[in-house]
Formats: sequence, structure tokens, C-alpha cells
Amino acid sequence: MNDTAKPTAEQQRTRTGLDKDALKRAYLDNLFYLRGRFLEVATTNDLYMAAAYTVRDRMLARWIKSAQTYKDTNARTVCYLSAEFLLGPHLLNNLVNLGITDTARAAGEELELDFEAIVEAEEEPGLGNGGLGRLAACYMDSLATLQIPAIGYGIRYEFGIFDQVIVDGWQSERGDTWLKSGNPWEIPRPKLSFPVGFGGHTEQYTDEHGALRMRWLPSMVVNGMAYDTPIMGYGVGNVNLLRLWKSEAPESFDFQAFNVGDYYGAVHAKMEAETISKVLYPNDEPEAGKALRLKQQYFFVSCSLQDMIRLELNNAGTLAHFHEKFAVQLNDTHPSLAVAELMRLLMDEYLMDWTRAWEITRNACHFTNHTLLPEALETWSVHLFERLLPRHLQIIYEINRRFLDEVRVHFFADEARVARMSIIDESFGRRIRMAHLAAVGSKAVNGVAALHTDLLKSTVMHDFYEMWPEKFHNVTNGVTPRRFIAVSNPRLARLITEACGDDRWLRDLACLKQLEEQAEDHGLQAQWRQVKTAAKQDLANWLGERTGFTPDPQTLFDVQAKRIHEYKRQHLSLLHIVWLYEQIKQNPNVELTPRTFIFGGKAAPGYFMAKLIIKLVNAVGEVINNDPQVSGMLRVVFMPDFNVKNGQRLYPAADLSEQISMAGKEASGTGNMKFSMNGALTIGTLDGANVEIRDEVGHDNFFLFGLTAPEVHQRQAEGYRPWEVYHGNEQLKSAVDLIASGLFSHGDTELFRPLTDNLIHSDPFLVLADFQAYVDCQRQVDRAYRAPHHWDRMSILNTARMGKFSSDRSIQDYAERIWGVAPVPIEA
Ligand code: C3B
Repeated sequence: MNDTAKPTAEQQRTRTGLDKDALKRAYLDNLFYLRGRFLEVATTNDLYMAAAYTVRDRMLARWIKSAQTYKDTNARTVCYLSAEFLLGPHLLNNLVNLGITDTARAAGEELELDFEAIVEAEEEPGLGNGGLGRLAACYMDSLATLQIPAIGYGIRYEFGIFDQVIVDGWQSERGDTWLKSGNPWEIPRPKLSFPVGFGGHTEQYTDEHGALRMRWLPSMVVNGMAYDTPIMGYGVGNVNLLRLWKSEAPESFDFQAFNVGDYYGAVHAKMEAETISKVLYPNDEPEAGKALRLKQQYFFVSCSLQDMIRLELNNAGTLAHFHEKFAVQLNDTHPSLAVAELMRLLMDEYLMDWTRAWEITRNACHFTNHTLLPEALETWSVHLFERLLPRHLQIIYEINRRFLDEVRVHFFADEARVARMSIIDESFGRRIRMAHLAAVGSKAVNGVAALHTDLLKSTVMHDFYEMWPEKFHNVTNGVTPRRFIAVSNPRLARLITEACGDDRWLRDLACLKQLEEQAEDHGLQAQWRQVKTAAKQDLANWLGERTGFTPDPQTLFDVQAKRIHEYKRQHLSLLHIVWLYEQIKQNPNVELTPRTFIFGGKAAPGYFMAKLIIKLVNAVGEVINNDPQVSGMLRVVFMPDFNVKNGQRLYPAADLSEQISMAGKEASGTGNMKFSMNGALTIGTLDGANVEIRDEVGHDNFFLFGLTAPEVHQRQAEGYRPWEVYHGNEQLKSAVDLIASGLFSHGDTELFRPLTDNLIHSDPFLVLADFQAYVDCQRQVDRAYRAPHHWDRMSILNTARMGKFSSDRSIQDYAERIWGVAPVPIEA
């Protein structure tokens, strides 16, 4: 290659070709030149790293071409701002999206490598808590696949979500060290960094045109440095950008402090700056330590907006059309400071007037709400804002003043409504309501499933909906079939491709409809069942190694995997299990379908009740699994450390998917979609996206039970008395009493009291109210599973009718109805 030229096509072909020989050569090269190893002495991590670099090399030319084309065509770009991106392992996903999994496997075989072990060696980046973070990752996959120019912006946490280990039945948290062995997928950009201020004060000054302006003099400045990860579309040339920010001190040593002898003070400042991107906050944590969380939010929002401004100034030379260039999506309220920060940047740094800056801001931003749980609706004390972000507080006050004047005119002289809608909550101390800020500063607001959006419009955002009905949209969530079928369930993917005649379904999930005609076909049913059984065997082996207990794949695998939370009601399932146990003990000949109940999920470290539920799962499992009298009938196992990687083992293996939240509480759910795509039937309430899943798959192919959202509301309004339910239902009472009796706690009658007392006396999520309906519905499941052809047919129909729940459909909805963006195709 001469000094200036890009690699020639021929050089690129041999360097980054997709054929087997090119892969083999590149692999050995990478092992040698990047890891300093040859095959005989390489560790598993070396082997994995070489594989990762080999794959990444094959994405780079497309990545650069995508960026260049997007720039040249000045394409409208989606900027997805999210505090969480729960990506899951990259290697296999990128192989699938590049379309070279089989070739890579064959290359590996010729080099006598253990392909599966190499894939297993990848430590996933756990930069999210659960549904919200994983949704962001699915959306990145779909944006690239649909060839829509997009940048994901977030935080490069040094420690992601904790690793969960089970010690004596209890959850114990271990620090997540995903960066320990290096991250081959990211490219650090030391020169791409932005200053972010905190604290200090503001002052007024007169600019050269005589206009009064504000400036902010922060007392502390940190730098945000970019780390870029390519996000590969499936079967296309488009590779989009995920840009995560790491916080750093502007200089590693404050030389002034150093010179006066304060070496430790200087190092301390550096540490303080680095703290900002140190760790992901687990959900549901109490207030303490939250100042850091606000700092994280402001930090990544500011870096991201400064980066967009840089791009726009490079390209257009002016910010007048910023909102035409970028569609900024705020993933929940975590990035909602973007509204105030964009205003500040435009006015204070780029000297725009209020009206123009507001016009741009309001047209650039869009807001997704992901929950109605009151404790998750973010507010920050005005106090904290004064201390950390004094300029933003001023801007928020001014946004609010103007907004409330509009409210007064719109709802003529309705001061109660003004107080309800105000961005500042004056009721208990003064707090900033971040959802209100986001709604006021955005062009569109959306919920994540039809029911959730309806509830959003009729409850927490009702006033806003009445004022701006046209602003509100529903975009039902979706998940990517690439990761959640092709990557996690290759056997099923092969069978579907065979049955459909081609693999177009991977790009257009509605194609799965073709399977419907064959749902009764006993040949397909037999293959379908084989695929399921093989996945169950894989999971059983894995669980055997990790937990010492190997479930029997011939039993019905009944799975509940999601964050542990009272509203999700893992304890409802536990009551059913305990009830079943009693049935068998009382009558060993009772007719039941043998089942294995599998639970998985993390509890927030500070959430006592959730941790007690994990302990109860394990305690019940210990007794039941060691009772020979129920051995062929009933098993309970807790899968430790549920994350994306372990989820991929679970979804293919489930016969039954538990989606049993109290109606009105689960905004959408996305696990429900992953299970159903993989042929699991759902037992569920009319909550979140369950409603739409049931409508799609057909009411006969879904096990529905429980109170509806309006019924829940009514029950609570009437004054719900759980102790009456408890005393009125003999079977329920004996299940609760058995837990309290000490049978599952070596005689300790206190251990589970907080849980049983809470159910009997308060039961905020109506577990007892739904118990009987749930047990009855589970009986129907039992019967259905004993009719294999019937079950297989339902299972095939579930997969066949999941087209709507591809994240490609969700992104299509956003693109058309909210963002107004078009594809910019890059050829593969
Ligand atoms: C979750 C909700 O709990 C799910 O119902 C929903 O499917 C996903 O978001 C994605 O929309 N959620 C979350 O994981 N974290 C929050 N802070 C709020 C909602």
C-alpha cells in the first residue's frame, strides 16, 4: 500500500474476505499480531479475542462507508439517548448479521478450535438493568437492519449490572468486571472528548450586540471521552454507531495543586471525575447516593448534544436546522435533561435567542415513557439542582413559566390543573418532575404498548393529553428475531427456514405467517417438538453444571425470567407451586402433568422483599427436589445470574412463559415476546403487551387469567381486604400457612413472615385476589400439555403469529410516525 491510499479492493478482499480461507488466515494473524500468541499456547481468552478482532475487521469497511454516506447525503439521523444499552454478547450476533456463522464454524474446525467454547468465553457488557436497556439494544439492531442512520448515545459504565450468585439460597452481588480482559468491540477516541461542568454559579453579561446574556461558571469540569462500537445490520451494508462516554479528569494531575504539595488532593480530583461513569445504578434503589445518578444523566446528555452540535456545525456550518438533521429520542426520563441542556448550549454557547432555541429543542426531542409505577417517575430536588446545575435550574424555571401561562390560557383559570402540570412539584419540598420536563420539551410522547399508552393518557399524563392530544402516540415494543431466534435458537431457525422455504422471515418477521398452514402437520410438529426437547436438554445440562440439579426435559418447563419485583408476582407462581406440592402429598395419585418450574432474575440489592422471594424459590426448591414422593412430578430450580446470555439459553427451552404481573403495572414486557417467538405458550394477565400478543396469536392459543386493569382499579377503590380472600379460600390459606409454618425454612417461622404477613394484610399487587383464577388456568395448561398434537399446534401458531413483535416493526413505526426518517441503503 502506498502512504495515502486506502486499501485496494484486492488487498481488502484478502485481508477481510468472508470466505473460509480468508477467515483462517486473518484469525491466525490476529492471534499472532494482536495477542502475541500462536495456537498451541493461546488461552481461551486469546482465542476469543482473535475471533472478535477477525469479525470486527470485517465490519470496519462497511462502518466507514456508512458514516461517509450518511455524511455525504446529509441524512436525517436518529440519536437514541439511553442511560442503558443491554447489548449481550457481540460475537455470535455479529457473525449472524454478517451471514458467516457457518463459514466461521468451518474455519474453526479446520484450525481444530472449539467454536462453542470461544463463543462462551465472551463476557457480556451488562450496561443495563433489564427491559428498558435491552429494548435500546434491540432498537439499535433494527435501526441498522432497516438502514436508518442512527447513533446510540449512552454511558460506558466500568461496572455494569452486578453478577448474581446464590449463596445459601440468597442472592449475593458480585462486581461486574466486563472490561477486565479487554473489550475488542470498542474503539476508544481519545481526541473526541467534551467538557462537562458541574456546580458553581451563573452571571449575567452584555454581549457585543448589547444583548443581556447568561453564562455559567462551573466549579468542576470533567471530560467525556467517546468509545465507539459498531452496530451491524442484518444482511445489509449498514453499520451504525453506538457511542458511549467515559468520564475523565481534564488533566490527570492538577499541577497547581501538585506544586503546592497537595499531591493527594490532585489525585482525588481525578478520582472524583472518573467516578461519574464508574457504575450502573440498579433499579429500585433508595434516594441515597442519587446525586451521582443525576451527574451521570447530565454527563452523558451534555456530551451527546455537544457531539451532535459538532457534527452539524461541521456539515452545515449553522445550527438553524439542527432539528431537521437529528431526531433525538429520550429513552425514559433519564436523559430528559437534554431539553434544558440543548436550550443552554444554543443560547449561552451559540448565542441564539429563546424563541429560536425553543423551536429547535421542541422539534428535536421525543420522549418514551416506560413505566407508570409512581416510585419510578423521576423527580429531583430543586436543592440538588441549585447545587449541581444552577444554570439548568434557571432555564427550567423559564420553560415552566412560559408553559404554565399556556396552561392558564388553554384551561382557562384552572389553578389546580396548573399545579398538577407544573414542572415543579411544590407538594413535598420542591422537586423537578422530569417526565413533565420531557413532555413539555418534546414533539412526541409515546407509551410502549396499547394498554400502557391508554393508561398513560388517562392517568399520569392525562392533563398533558388533554392539552396536546396529537402529541401522544403508541409504539408497541418489539424484540430482534436475529438475536432471539437466529442466535439463541439455531435449531429452530433452521427448521423455520426449511418450513418457509427461505430465510426472509429474519428480515420480515411477518413471513412466519406461512407456518400457520403447517401447524396441523404432524411431520412439522414432530420436528418442532424435537427442536424444543433438544433446547430443553441443553438447558438441563447447563443447569445441572451450575446448580447441581438437572431437570428432566420430558417434564413441562414452566419459566418465569425477569427482574424480581412484587408487581411481577413471582410469589403468585410460588403459591401455586406450594399448593401443587400439597396436592401431591395429600394424594400421590392425583393427575398432574410433571413440571419443572424455572425462575431467573435479579433483585435490586436494596429491595428486601425481592431478595426474600429469591430465598423462597430456593427454599421451596430444596424441600421439593429432595422429596422422593414428588420426584417424578414437581421440580423447582432457580437459574443464577439471569442476563442476556443466560436468557438466550432459557427462551428456546420454555414450554410455558409466565407473564403474570398485576394488570396495569407492566408497561409492555419484552420477555413475553422472546418466549412466544420461540414457541412457548403464555400464561398471563391482560397487562402490557400480553393483550396484543393474545390478540395476535389467537385467544385459544393463550392462557388468560386474572383481573383486568379496570377491575384492579375497582377492587382497590372499594377497599381491597386480602385477609378476607385468605380466610375465604381454604386452599390458598393452606398454601400461605405452609410457607409460614417453617416447612421450607428448617422450622424457622419468622423467615418468610414479612412476605406472608404482607400478603395477608396488605397485598398491594392483588396476589391473593388472582390466586384462584391462576390455579384454575394452570389446570387448563396441564390438560393441554397432555394432548401433544394440540400443544404443538398452539406452539407453532405462537411463533407463526409473532410478526408484529419484531423490533423492526417498532422501528418502522417510530420512523414513520414520530421521527420522519428514511433509509439510506449501504450495499453489503
Ligand atoms: C421496562 C418496563 O418495566 C417493561 O414493561 C418494558 O417492556 C420495558 O421497560 C421496555 O419498554 N422498564 C425498565 O426496564 N426500567 C425502567 N426504569 C422502566 C421501565
